[in-house]
Amino acid sequence: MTTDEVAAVVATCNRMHVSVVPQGGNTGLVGGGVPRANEVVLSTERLDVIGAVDAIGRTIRCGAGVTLSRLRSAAMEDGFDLPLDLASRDVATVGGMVATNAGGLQVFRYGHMRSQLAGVSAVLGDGTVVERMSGLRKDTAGYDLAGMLCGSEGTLAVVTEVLLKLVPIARSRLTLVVGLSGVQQALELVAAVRTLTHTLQSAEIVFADGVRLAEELFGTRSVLRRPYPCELLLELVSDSAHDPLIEIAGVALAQFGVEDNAAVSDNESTRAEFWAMRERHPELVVRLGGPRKLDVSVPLRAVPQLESLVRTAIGRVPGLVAVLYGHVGDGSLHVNISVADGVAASVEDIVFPIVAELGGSISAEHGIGVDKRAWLGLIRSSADVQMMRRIKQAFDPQEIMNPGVIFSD
Ligand code: 2HG
Ligand code: ZN
Repeated sequence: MTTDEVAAVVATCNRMHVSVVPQGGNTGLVGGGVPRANEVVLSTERLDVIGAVDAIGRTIRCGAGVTLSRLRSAAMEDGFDLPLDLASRDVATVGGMVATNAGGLQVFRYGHMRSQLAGVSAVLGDGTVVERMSGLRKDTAGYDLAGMLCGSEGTLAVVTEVLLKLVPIARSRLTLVVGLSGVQQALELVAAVRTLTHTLQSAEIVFADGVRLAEELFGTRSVLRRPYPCELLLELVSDSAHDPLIEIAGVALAQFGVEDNAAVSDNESTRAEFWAMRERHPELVVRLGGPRKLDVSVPLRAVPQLESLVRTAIGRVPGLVAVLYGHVGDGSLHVNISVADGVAASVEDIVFPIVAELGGSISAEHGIGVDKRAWLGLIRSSADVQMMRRIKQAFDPQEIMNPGVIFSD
């Protein structure tokens, strides 16, 4: 399948006023890739060609339908890796990850997908093909097309090919889990490690209630010897085999007097066990039943307040169980809530006003999709939403691209 074939399909749909729902790996969590009313679903699955690694420019080009895992394996054959990783790596496609400006587990060090995008090829709503594939590091000639399409959730164009930045493959890695008194201490430890090294790549948090549930529901055991209010997972990664990662971690832990609360892995065989507790967390509310998944961010200093306000507000409503976890180093927490049968509470109406009040976002990384569009006005002014609607008009004059996503009808 080629970009031109996608263009022919979209142009035909445009002519016939038939809407198009682009679909990648279908791992989205906000309904952005789900058809709702007689749309054509345009799967990018067959846009699956991977180009050669450009070792000098440090980029790789590929079709939108390539999965993250496949692309990473291809890059690794030439000694490189993608600076982006997430748990759905085997199914999520890079086109979908561009469309949603995917985040994941390494945003702390490298940023979201938007920061990794060196070029894009896409089909606009009227079938026009646009391409910016030069991969120039410096290019300020006009609007940033790739940046605009990134995070547009299929409402402006179908992404057909991408050019992504690469980083050297990891030569040493240290994964630590540290038991701490709470979010405040976790943020302080992250800040301390960050001043000691640029190798800190992930800073992920789970809390005692989630750890207990993971043990009960899945038999997933903490790598720590005893329970703590929260567990912070830190991963330091270097492209040199000689970086003194263990010494750096030791200095930071000693500063906080928490060296006895930590478990350390420096090899691939125990690393999976260290990540398991964090990686099983998204499944907890699914197992509990009635899962609702919110994904919010606030300024770093406000994360402790976010945690306590959300817990208190959810705790007041009988039948709701909240499981919080996530990318604490980015100020982004996943607020997963199990809603018991028959409970009519709107979890968005409980959580989102708290987030807005703290100056945060109702979507840190999963997008607005259909599920959160009703609350967009909490964090975007009407002038802002109007501007976005005018951009949509310019890219997609007939409004056939993913209607009902981001904006309320
Ligand atoms: C993660 O960080 C993903 O694990 C999924 O963003 C979060 O399922 C979720 O709520
Ligand atoms: Zn996440």
